Amino acid sequence: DKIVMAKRAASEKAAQYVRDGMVVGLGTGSTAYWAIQKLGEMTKNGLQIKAVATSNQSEALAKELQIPLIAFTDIDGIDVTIDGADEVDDEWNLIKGGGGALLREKIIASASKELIVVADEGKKVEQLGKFHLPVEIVQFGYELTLRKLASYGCIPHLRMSGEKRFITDNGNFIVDCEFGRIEQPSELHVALNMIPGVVENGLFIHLATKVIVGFGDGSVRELGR
Ligand code: DER
Repeated sequence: DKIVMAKRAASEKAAQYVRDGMVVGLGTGSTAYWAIQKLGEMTKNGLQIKAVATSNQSEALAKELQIPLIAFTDIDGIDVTIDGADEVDDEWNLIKGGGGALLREKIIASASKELIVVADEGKKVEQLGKFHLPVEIVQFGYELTLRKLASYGCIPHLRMSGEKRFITDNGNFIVDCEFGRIEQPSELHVALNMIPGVVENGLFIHLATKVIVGFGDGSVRELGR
C-alpha cells in the first residue's frame, strides 16, 4: 500500500549513502525494516559493511539476511545509522520509541557520524507531541516515576503488550507520555532524563543529519534544513 511504498522508497534512498568498509547502525521499526532489506541485497551483491543493531528484532533480521554483525568492542565508531521516527519537526528533532527500541537507538544514534532518518510523509509535523512520547523507565517504583512524569504536564500511560506490561530488550518498562504538544523539546528532554528511574526518553534532539521523506507514489525528498 501507499505507506509501505513511501517507507520503502525513503529507506532504499538512504541505503545509497552506505559505502564499502562502513560500520552501519541498523534502526528498528517498519521503515528501517526496508533499509535493512536493501542493505541485505547490497551485501549479497558485494557491499562490504559491518553492522550493529538497535534491537533484538533488527539483529535477527540482519542475521537472516547475512549482514555481518560486529561487536562494539571491535569498532571505533559508527559511520552511518539509518532509522525511522514517529515524528520529525522542522529542526529535525524527533520523537522515537514507538517500537520500544529508543534506548539502544539513541545510544547508537549518538555514536554515529551520520543519522539518516527515513519516514513516510505523515511523520513530518510542525510541533512534536501529538504522538505520545515514549520514555524508558526501570521497573522499581514505577508508580512513583509515573507521578513524576505526570508533573511535567503529560498523562503517563504504562505500555502494555496484551495483558502484560511491555518489557524492552533491556528489561525495562516504557511509559507513553501524552503531552498533546511539546513546546520546548530540548528542555523537556533534559528535564525528563533527570527524573530518578528514567533511563532515556524518545526525544532525539539535534541527532539527525539527514531526513529522507517518502511519498505514496514512491517518490522521495531529502529535506533541506
Ligand atoms: O521505535 C522506533 O524508534 C521506530 O524507529 C519508530 O520511531 C518508527 O517506527 P516505524 O518506522 O515503524 O513507523
